Amino acid sequence: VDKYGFVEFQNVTFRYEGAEKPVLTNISFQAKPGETTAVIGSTGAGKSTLVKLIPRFYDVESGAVLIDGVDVRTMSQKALRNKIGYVPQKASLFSGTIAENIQYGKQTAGEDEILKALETAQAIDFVSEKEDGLQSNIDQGGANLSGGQKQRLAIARALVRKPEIYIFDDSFSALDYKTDARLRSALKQETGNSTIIIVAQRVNTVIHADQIIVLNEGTIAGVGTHRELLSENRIYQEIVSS
Ligand code: DGT
Repeated sequence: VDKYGFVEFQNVTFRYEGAEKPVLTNISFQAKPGETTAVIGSTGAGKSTLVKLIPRFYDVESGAVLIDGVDVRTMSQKALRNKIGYVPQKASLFSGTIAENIQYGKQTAGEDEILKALETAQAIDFVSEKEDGLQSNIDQGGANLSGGQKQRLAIARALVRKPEIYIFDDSFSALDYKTDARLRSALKQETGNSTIIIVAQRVNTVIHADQIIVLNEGTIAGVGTHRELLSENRIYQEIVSS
């Protein structure tokens, strides 16, 4: 493996502590640099759990998660943090300015970098509409922002770090279709050869992914492009028609 940010799951099984049965069983796939890998599946399928194994929020029960051929269990938290831009389901914004909230991703980020990240994240419009722009205050938890605005700031926070691997855990769910599409297209342009992994509930968000992983009750029910899955994968067809 000579690429950077190449993610590989090898036969991964994972169980939450004390749980009776695993939430993920025998998961194997590869997510390649320069490509977008989407994970779709019904609620509770294990999508969030799956992506949380990459930054090692949890360790696998058996099998392995590798980055560029290296088992994540042998990597330091610092190395993992540098490589991975993880955007959680719920953005954790804190009381402070918008600039400070973005700089939480990278302390040394200057104004140009912050503006660029906000532009890619489709957040520039609502930020510049505010009287104090980047210096506008956010309430604790982003209480004075809409769900979609919070998501976009959380995405910008990951973008300023320019990580090798981006993980978006349902990060587009609160965006309208048009903003969702614009954001994914900007991401594709600005993230270069990074590996992008997107967890999504709706088909619209995954339709252009290079590969879609269909997760069903903790196992992989299919891998392919939208067209491939649409023509042959029953579970994907159900998701599309639901
Ligand atoms: P979502 O977010 O509703 O679309 O669902 P997924 O597909 O992201 O599912 P996930 O990974 O959040 O949850 C999979 C299963 O694992 C589900 O039965 C709930 C359970 N689970 C999730 N987080 C925890 C946890 O922290 N502890 C325990 N014991 N179980 C958890």
